[in-house]
Amino acid sequence: MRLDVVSIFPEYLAPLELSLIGKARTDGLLDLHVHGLRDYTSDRHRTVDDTPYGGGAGMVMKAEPWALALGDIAAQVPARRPTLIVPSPAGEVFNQKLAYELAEEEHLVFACGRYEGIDERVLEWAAEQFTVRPVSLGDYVLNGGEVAVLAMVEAIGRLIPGVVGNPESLIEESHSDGLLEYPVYTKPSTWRGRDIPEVLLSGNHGKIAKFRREHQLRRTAARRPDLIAALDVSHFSKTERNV
Ligand code: 6GU
Repeated sequence: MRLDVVSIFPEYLAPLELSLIGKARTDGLLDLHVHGLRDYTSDRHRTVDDTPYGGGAGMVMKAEPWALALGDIAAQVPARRPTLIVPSPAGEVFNQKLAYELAEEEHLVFACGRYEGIDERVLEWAAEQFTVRPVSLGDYVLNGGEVAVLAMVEAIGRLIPGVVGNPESLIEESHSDGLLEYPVYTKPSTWRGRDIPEVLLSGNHGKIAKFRREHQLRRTAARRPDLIAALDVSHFSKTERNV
């Protein structure tokens, strides 16, 4: 997968050289390029923002540097329509389903806005070459898209075959089946007077699976009732429906 990130703070994306994503890059699974937006300005001050038409607080990112940066990226990779992700609290909410969907793409481009956002005409213009998707991490406001891109690239990148060493760890994690993960324990079996649930020592795999499933449901109901409401319970057993 090819990934391009455009930002006025390219150093903000340095963590993408670390850990699993960094390894995926050196292994050739992710071809990731970070671009500095100011490299696409031509004035002495490398200006990327200006005051908003209509007035109001803050600054708006100018259209031309974005068009030059995105046009350059599109020309470098003349593949099929890349997806342009625009991190924004005004976007559709990012979740595991969207991560899976984006992990199927050949080429993702991330446009990190700062200030009050990017001149809206950039998104209209970009739609001629890209599939444009404004995406939000959730209902709160960050200062810019960079932190959101770190989160999204990690969530998407780990779903690409070969990036996570043991693909089985992707199957039983939170959100893979619409529920939160069950609680986990490791040695010692008694720690500071606290025992692990006895069933986990029983060796009875059927009972362990039932225990875990029940705790997934209990935890999800307690912490995320919105997820329970969204579940398709038609394939649930009668006992599961009553947990
Ligand atoms: Cl993707 N960007 C910004 N700037 N703020 C956010 C966000 C994204 N998601 C939640 N808040």
